[in-house]
Amino acid sequence: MTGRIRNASLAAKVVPAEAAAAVIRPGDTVGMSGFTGAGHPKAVPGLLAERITAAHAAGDPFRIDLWTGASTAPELDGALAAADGIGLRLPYQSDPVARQRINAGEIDYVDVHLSHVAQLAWEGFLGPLDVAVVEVSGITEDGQLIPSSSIGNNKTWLDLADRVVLEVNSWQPAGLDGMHDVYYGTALPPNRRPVQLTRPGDRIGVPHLQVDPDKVVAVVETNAPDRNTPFSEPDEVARSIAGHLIEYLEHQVTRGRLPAELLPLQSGVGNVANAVLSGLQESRFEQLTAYTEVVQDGMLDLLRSGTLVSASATAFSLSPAAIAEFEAQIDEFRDRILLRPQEISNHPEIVRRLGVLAMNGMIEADLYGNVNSTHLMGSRIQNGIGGSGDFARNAYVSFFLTPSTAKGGAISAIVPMVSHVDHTEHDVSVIVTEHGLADLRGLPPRKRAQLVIDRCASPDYRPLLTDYYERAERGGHGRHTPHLLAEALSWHTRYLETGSMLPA
Ligand code: 0RQ
Repeated sequence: MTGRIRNASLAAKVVPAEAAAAVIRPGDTVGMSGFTGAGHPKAVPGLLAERITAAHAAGDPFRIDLWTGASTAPELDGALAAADGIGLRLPYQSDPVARQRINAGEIDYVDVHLSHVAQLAWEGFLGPLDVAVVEVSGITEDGQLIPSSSIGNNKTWLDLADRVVLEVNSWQPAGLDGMHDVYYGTALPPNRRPVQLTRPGDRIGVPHLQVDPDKVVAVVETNAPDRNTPFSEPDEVARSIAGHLIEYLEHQVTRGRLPAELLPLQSGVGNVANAVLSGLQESRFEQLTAYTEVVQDGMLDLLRSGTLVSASATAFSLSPAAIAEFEAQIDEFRDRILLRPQEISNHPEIVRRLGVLAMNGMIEADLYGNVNSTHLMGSRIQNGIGGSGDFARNAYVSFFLTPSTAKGGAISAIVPMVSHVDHTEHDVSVIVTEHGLADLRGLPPRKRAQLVIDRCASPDYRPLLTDYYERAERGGHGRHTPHLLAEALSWHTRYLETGSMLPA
């Protein structure tokens, strides 16, 4: 028994990881912890992948349906996908091996809003959950679970699963204890009550997860890091996007449309999000708050400098350098960072009440403001909708950010018609590229189109977009949302046929 497992009866269930992996049977539905590379189980998935590979070699079918919080890591999604061990996957993933199998039609992928997953599971729409495999950072004397670097759907998996495997990871800082706020007040309609959270830093739950000890079939001790992707400095394009966004926020404050300390921020992860957070660091904004999914390096920097007062999220997503600094200062962060279950971190009721400023990346937008966040050329999924819909649909202002082109200019991110719709024109407030920003709020479709072309499109594509729009206005079926349907997706087919959206 290590210092991390302080409950005697659960300590008695410690087994080698191989024995824990053996708990999972072919055809099981398994709910694993993990959100943006943080807090996923480190030992069982890889050993399960080995069992699956051995079963396949012996001619025995072995696949599981896999539910998580969001994306995990190569040793979970990657290993199980490589072993052809996943039948169905939900709700969000970003692993290249799994993506390849999904797009080959070998894994069924159910791409749902992250805030919806727990209720879908509780309502029974997803079917029964056989096993939960959940990483925790410790177990208290009375058998409560100290969560790890993400919470995601762990509460739901622990409550719903027939059998529970716990991985106690001593790599996770012991000082995480006290940084979590687990809300046990959710219920299904008609018994739902308002979630009494009115400030991003409010505590409404308890610090630990509960589990029925009788369901715990195995406890495994691990000491392994999260995915911890190294931080990459924002490039010039990302810095320009961030610059437009921050200038706009400053302007909104000057006009009295936003308070000086803004409203709680939600930010995606990646290059552009990093640039926005770095830009805020250099801006004159103070006393900011965040109500978001993930605390990434840039957000930690903002907390450290005091620009950000507090952050609510469901997971960390830190680089190795940032995790070292985080650990060194964990006591100072404890009252300012709260990790919550994802149905609360992304809760539509709370996002609407707080007036969140949502800033998410996208694949493409069309002239009228419909946004595609998930699919390349209509059919190939990139990652998934993640939390972008939870936030965008309910935000005070919903920003979508992208470079104006992809693939070295061969693709325009501003197109006549998006090849897949995740966020409709009704849920998109502002589109930002390195060329500028289009505030679509209150504008009718034809004014939107002109603004998106003028402000956001790459100069290489502006004449083509203008030409399409003007011909649609003259010759389309109607002038409310002018389109030439037979031509609307021709940019995508041209790219698929010639390798560029630009005509030869
Ligand atoms: O493909 O790697 O083969 O070159 O798409 O593009 O530029 O690396 O994208 O990392 O900024 O992510 C929308 C995917 C953007 C992300 C998306 C190609 C491009 C490249 C990836 P290659 P980038 P980013 C909170 C909210 C949904 C989830 C979400 C995402 C690949 O932001 O997953 O918002 N969002 N969660 O070449 C064809 C286009 C393209 C294109 C890019 N228009 N057409 N291909 N690509 N644009 C999440 C959290 O808080 C965790």
